[in-house]
Amino acid sequence: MIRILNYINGTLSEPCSNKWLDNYNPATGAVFSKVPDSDEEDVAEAIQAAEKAFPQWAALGAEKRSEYLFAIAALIREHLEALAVDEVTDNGKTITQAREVDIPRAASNFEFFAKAITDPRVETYKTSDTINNEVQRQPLGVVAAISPWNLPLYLFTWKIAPALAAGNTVVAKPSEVTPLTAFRLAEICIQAKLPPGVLNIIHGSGSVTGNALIAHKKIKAITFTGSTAVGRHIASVAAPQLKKVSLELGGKNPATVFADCDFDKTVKELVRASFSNQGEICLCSSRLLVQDTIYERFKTAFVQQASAMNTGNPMLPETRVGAIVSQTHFNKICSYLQLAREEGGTVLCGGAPINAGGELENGWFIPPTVIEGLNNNCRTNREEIFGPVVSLIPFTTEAEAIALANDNEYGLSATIWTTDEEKAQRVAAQTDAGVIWINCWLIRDLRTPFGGMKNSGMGREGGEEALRFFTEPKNICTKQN
Ligand code: TAP
Repeated sequence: MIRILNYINGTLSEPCSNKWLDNYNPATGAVFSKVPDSDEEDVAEAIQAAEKAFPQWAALGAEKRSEYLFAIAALIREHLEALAVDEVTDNGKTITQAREVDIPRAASNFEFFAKAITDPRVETYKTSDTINNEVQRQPLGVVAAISPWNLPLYLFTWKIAPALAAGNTVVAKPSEVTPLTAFRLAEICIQAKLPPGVLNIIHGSGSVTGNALIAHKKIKAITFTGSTAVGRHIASVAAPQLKKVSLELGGKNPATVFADCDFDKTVKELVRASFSNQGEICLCSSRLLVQDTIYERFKTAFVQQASAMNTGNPMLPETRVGAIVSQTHFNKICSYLQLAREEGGTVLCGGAPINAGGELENGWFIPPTVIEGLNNNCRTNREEIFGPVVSLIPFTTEAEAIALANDNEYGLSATIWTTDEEKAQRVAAQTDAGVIWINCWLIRDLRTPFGGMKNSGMGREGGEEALRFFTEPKNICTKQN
């Protein structure tokens, strides 16, 4: 049984209360580790350590901070295989996804911001021949980072790396559902000799540990990725204290498929966009809007490819759909499968859990599921399911497609599939989403702004946007004598 520990002031420690939570392997349904059930006391200790470490870390300078971040990235790469296995054990995702996407990206997050701060953008405004303005950016102090369970180390480091790079010290909380690679990151930081208190990682539930963290008066900013409901709660706690918040929230992402798309490529890419990571990526397509003239052909090809995806043992390289992260989330997805039927939908493939047998007989597995026959107004097509479930919706005209895409409370991402470049740009301009991909999905350039419109979030992360969020601008206006 692995015993996960908090990382406070440079050392690994047990929770003050000595209370622990169970952590499950989603592929077996069995408890494999114990997680600290940290409370206000642990959170206060972590914040105190971060506060103490802040002046020195901020004064260290970009070059030195960058060296630490590169050292952490190098250690993540050195331990890539072990981290990938940990991520699979904790989250249920496939080993291929963990090896090729999650863990390399965690290293890239540190490398990207380590490099970005050594080449800062200089912002000056000349008012006249004798008057010049220079914008300087200073770190905020102690900031909180809270991340979800779907891309555990990937999203955790996406928040921590820019915060540290900009000169802040951090108290970070991973999801209690997937704490293992955050614990490994703590071990890596110790190996990298990161000064004590610069990064503190505290484990526990959202309702106790998370709440204590966001409410603490010493926290200057909160970067959060997770559900819209919790994002709203965080905003309501932060607002009266005038804390900065960056919220990356839920999605119900449309994929608009026009008749003139590159058919084979579109089907293949959309199968990936729908079911990667068991559909547990905030950017996965869940509403497939398909032009009526190719609807039947698309449906046949899509269902055939979705049904052919191996669902089962996430440790096998040939598996394409692993286990659902938790019993709670598994039950939630199953309830939406039931709802889709009640709302009159037809299940074209999947639609029910499978028993993976042997050691995995108690694991939580749901195969790729495709539903049709539901309009855009029903709950199945409006609410975020966050699983391997997509719905096909036909449309006739371009205007109708845009209206359907936008008719949802979320606005995180959208994809557009057509060989007509002008049409693609026209539709992109009218689609309300923070991230739009034309004829592709999930290509991420870390310099670009990332985040959602409407109920999908507030603010943007990525590149310069992240470094701006984690700093306070100060304008220095100088008049020459
Ligand atoms: P949430 O339940 O919102 O949890 C996210 C994080 O917040 C977890 O660490 C959670 O801790 C913590 N938390 C819960 N209640 C809290 C509170 N009252 N105060 C402070 N922290 C609290 O989301 P989830 O189920 O883990 O993740 C799935 C959601 O994340 C989906 O809606 C998905 O779309 C969204 N998501 C969005 C994005 C972007 S970039 N927009 C990316 C990935 C995921 P515990 O888990 O320990 O309770």
